[in-house]
Amino acid sequence: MVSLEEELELSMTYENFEDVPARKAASRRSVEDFNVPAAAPGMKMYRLVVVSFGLLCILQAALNISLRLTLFSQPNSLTEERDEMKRIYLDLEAGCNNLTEERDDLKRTLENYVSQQNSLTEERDEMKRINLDLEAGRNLLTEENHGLKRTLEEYAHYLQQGWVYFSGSFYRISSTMKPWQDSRRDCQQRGADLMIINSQEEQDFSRQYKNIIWIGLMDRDTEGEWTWVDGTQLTTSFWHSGEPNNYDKRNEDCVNINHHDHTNSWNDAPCENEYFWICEKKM
Ligand SMILES: [Ca+2]
Ligand SMILES: [Ca+2]
Ligand SMILES: [Ca+2]
Repeated sequence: MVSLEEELELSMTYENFEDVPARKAASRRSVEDFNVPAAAPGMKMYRLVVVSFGLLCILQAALNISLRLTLFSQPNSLTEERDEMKRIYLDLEAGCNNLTEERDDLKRTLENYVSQQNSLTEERDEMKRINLDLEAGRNLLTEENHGLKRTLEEYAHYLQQGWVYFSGSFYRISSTMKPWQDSRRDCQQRGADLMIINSQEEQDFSRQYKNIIWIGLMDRDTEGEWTWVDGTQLTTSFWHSGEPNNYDKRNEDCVNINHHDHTNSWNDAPCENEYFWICEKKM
């Protein structure tokens, strides 16, 4: 191994054989060699800057890619969303149209139903009215039927009792003689009253009976005011000549048919006198 002294000696020897320019060059090399260790921190900084720059480039690239992806993907997404929304809108529009048509159909159906209902209600009311009319007609017919039945029964009854029918009335001549008031009571007990003569025909009818017979005319309430038993005043009279006369100053207040051979056959006579009488039942 070469020692430090030997090395120094060799160096000095070497220096002795060399020229000055060589020494100066050697001197510059030694200075440069001396500066190498002093340049190491700059390298580190240089490397740090390079690495940082590279990282920035990578980040920039990543950012660019992200932005590009975002920018290129968003329009597609928006288009798809727009298309999707368009489809949804079209579906909704179609559904809305269907609902509108269904609503209109239901409306028409309801209107038809209401119309039919009104028509049925009118028909029902009309049938109800017809039914009520028919029922009223049936009741009227029933009443008329009952009325005719009663009339027929009355006709049969009076005919069986010997009454005579003439122009809407039944008549019956008594077989005994009584005063005017008792005669009237007999007629009333038979559902009738003393005869009321309303017409020439009825007057002629009354003259067929040849006995003296009481009729339903009197002036007992007021002398000279002749009144029928139904309360009506005398209008058409058939007094015999000279009647009424209160004959022989007697109080003659009741009327009988006395002069059968004459159209005017009536005579006033005392009510207490007893004569036959004629009842009339107006049908
Ligand atoms: Ca009469
Ligand atoms: Ca009189
Ligand atoms: Ca008289």
